[in-house]
Amino acid sequence: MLSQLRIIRVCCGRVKKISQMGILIVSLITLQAYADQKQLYIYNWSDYMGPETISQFEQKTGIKVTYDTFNSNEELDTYLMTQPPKYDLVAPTSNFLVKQIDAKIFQPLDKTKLPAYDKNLDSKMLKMLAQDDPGNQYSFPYMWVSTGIGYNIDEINKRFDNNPPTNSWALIFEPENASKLAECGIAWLEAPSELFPLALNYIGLNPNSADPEEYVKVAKLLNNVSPYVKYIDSTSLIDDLASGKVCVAIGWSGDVYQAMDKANQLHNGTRIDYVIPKEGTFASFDVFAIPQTAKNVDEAYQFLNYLLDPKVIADISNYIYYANPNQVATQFVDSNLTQDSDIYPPDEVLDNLFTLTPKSPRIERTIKRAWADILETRSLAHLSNEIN
Ligand code: SPD
Repeated sequence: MLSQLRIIRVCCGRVKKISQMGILIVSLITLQAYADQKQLYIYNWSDYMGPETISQFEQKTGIKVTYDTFNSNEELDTYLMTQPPKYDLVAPTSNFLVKQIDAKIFQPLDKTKLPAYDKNLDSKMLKMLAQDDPGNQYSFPYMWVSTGIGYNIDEINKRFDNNPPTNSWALIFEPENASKLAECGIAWLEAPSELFPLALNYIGLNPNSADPEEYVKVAKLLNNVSPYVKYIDSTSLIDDLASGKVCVAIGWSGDVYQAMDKANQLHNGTRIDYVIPKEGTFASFDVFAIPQTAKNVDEAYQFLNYLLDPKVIADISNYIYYANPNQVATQFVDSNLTQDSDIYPPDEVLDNLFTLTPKSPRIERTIKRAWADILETRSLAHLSNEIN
């Protein structure tokens, strides 16, 4: 009996050892597989990618993508300027790119690794982009954006006896108009770098003014209307215009079109439109660039080559409603988009839109301080409304 027990103990001890070793081997294999797994870290704007673009890239290449999002250039810029970025691809707007290039955040693109860059990308767009990135050395153009007004047609008509001044920034920047819209909800983008140039342009000043006094002037204008603004946020307007929670928004072209699409899906009768007001607006390019600190540079190039594929980029445009600069892709983009001059601007529209230039540190400081005042005025006004 005793000897039988000893045999069992010997036997089970071995089984235990063998199974522990098994676990160790499996863990080592898993760790190795994880270490061998190719990775790619992407930092892009929110609501700015096709629903299957990333997973299809992963399937095609075996590269595991970590995809994070941000909501404003200010947010991305602070991130890039304050720490070594952990991403392999990031997506600033080209006017922000200028300073980031100066700060040596990005590495030049090796165009020999992007064989379709010159062939597929529209040379007119590349030329525009070259104003911010001479020789298109660092940037890979992703989407073209305009900033305009998105509005709920019926709600606005109701408040302006069917004759709303939707063709002018006055709708947003004049207190007599903003006060009429406060109750149905005005949303502003959380993007002082855009609101100040728009307001400067509205009052007939240079949107790229270098005079701090002029920024003080438009700060007053923005301050005056800020109490009527429901919120300042760049991401909620897609859902909120669609659901009717706000009736007018300073918004990016494709985001407003996404709101239209959502409203249609909700079948709630909400009719939304997008307009570039008569005073004009600016055109901007969101681009991809590779930080100096990127660890997965080959994978970043694989992703950029994937974006150069006309069908891939057309699918993204068809989903996010932004125009891409890939001329070979246009045939695959929905004709509702390509024929809409607010999304795919014909040359004469494009020629009328201005671009933003980077600001001096002094102007940036002025904007920052004035913006803080505007936010405070707005919160105080809302607080006193709540109390009364
Ligand atoms: N959903 C976010 C869309 C990205 C917009 N980029 C804005 C750049 C405007 N200058």
